[in-house]
Amino acid sequence: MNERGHLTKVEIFGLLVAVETDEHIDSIEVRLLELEELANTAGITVVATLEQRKKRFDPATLVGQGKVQEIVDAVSVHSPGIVVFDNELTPTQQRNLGEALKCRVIDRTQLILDIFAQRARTREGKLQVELAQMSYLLPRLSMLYTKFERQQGGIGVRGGGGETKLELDRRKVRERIIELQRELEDVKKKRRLQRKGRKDLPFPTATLVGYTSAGKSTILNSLSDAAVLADKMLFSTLDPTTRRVNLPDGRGILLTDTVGFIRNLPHDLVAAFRATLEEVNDADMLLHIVDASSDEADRHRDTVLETLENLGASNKPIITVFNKRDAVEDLDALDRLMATIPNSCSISAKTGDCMDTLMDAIADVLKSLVRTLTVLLPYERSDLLAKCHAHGIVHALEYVEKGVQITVDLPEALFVELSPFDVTPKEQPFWLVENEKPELED
Ligand SMILES: Nc1nc2c(ncn2[C@@H]2O[C@H](COP(=O)(O)OP(=O)(O)OP(=O)(O)O)[C@@H](O)[C@H]2O)c(=O)[nH]1
Ligand SMILES: [Mg+2]
Repeated sequence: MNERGHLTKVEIFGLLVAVETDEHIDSIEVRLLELEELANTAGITVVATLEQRKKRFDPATLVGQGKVQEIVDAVSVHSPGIVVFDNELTPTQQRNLGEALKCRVIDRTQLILDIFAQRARTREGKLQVELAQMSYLLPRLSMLYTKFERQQGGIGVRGGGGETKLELDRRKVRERIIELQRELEDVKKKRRLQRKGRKDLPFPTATLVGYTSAGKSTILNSLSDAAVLADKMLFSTLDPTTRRVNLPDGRGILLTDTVGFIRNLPHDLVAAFRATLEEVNDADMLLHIVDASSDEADRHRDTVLETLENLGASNKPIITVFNKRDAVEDLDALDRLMATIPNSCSISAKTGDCMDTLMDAIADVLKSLVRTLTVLLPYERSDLLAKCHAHGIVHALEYVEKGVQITVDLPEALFVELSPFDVTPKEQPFWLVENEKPELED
């Protein structure tokens, strides 16, 4: 066992391949570097990388025939246990390449799915990963059999006459997908209830979002007693964790850590992780964590903003938090960049440097979230008065005959609870305001 309690795996050697066409925005070097990090995270030691620049993909083998031969040669030299392609492979390409290389061939999507499968701890996480794996597997089932096996009848009792083994397996996988979707619906309902429970607490909610390894979990740990796993491997976090964080002025917020994003996040995975990602949609504000020390910080930021847009969460208040300040070489350039991004700050979660700027930024957003109300609380509702003091900012307080009249800034949940006692003077409609009365025609 290693320190994380995982069974230590036998070392697997891997060979990486990336093909660049005109449509790729990221350079091939950057893609290979990230693929290597993903491979390491999955427990693969990279022994060689190969690349090709090509106008169009070969429909049969992705790379051209010459390159296939080059990979065959590299396989015979390095004897890797696996060849990983950065580009998405069609089921046909994957089968043809597997046959040519006589080696297990996977693509980046499958690698990410494998990592997620290794990481999943909770029932929810496991269900989500299995759903993504099954959706990925369905169109690829035919690759698993030889032509002869594909024509063999199935053994299942429900396999109707003439149903081939492949058809039978496809049906089984489809059935499992439906079952998983049903189970995940239950999980979603529970999650909604949990969130509703949190909404009933008079705390605003914030969710940490960001590219994988940006430092989200480190931030949650440093602001609370969360003890969430944070390490340099990608996708350390799969399951959301929520903790209360106290601001210097004594107010609290609920901060949720979530799964990290990555460019070209496999579609099946995003679809499967809907339940988890709903945390993002439900938050009052988002803290977008960026690894400011990475050369790829701009790209990572774009990827996250794009993903948020796809999730329908891009119109929430966002604080952009440039993390890993301690490892940034050009702090002046970072300052210049921050000047162009509203609600941004830079911190080091590791050293604790400048964490107060993050707290200030959160307090600023909270100000925009709170709503001001004047309420008349009967004397017997001292519980509500106490809540106003604990979770709001009281501007005026007066003891009158029927109770305590206070004017207070409140978070959304308390605002709803106190609305029945609202005595805020309403603005008069303009036609009742003297001097602005419209001239009535005779
Ligand atoms: N130098 C430096 N390293 C940091 C800082 N914050 C986090 N790290 C390191 O960055 C790595 C990733 O941190 P995590 O907190 O796991 O990142 P994450 O965003 O939660 O990552 P995933 O859960 O994998 O998406 C760890 O090795 C941290 O120690 C920082 O302020 N400075
Ligand atoms: Mg994390």
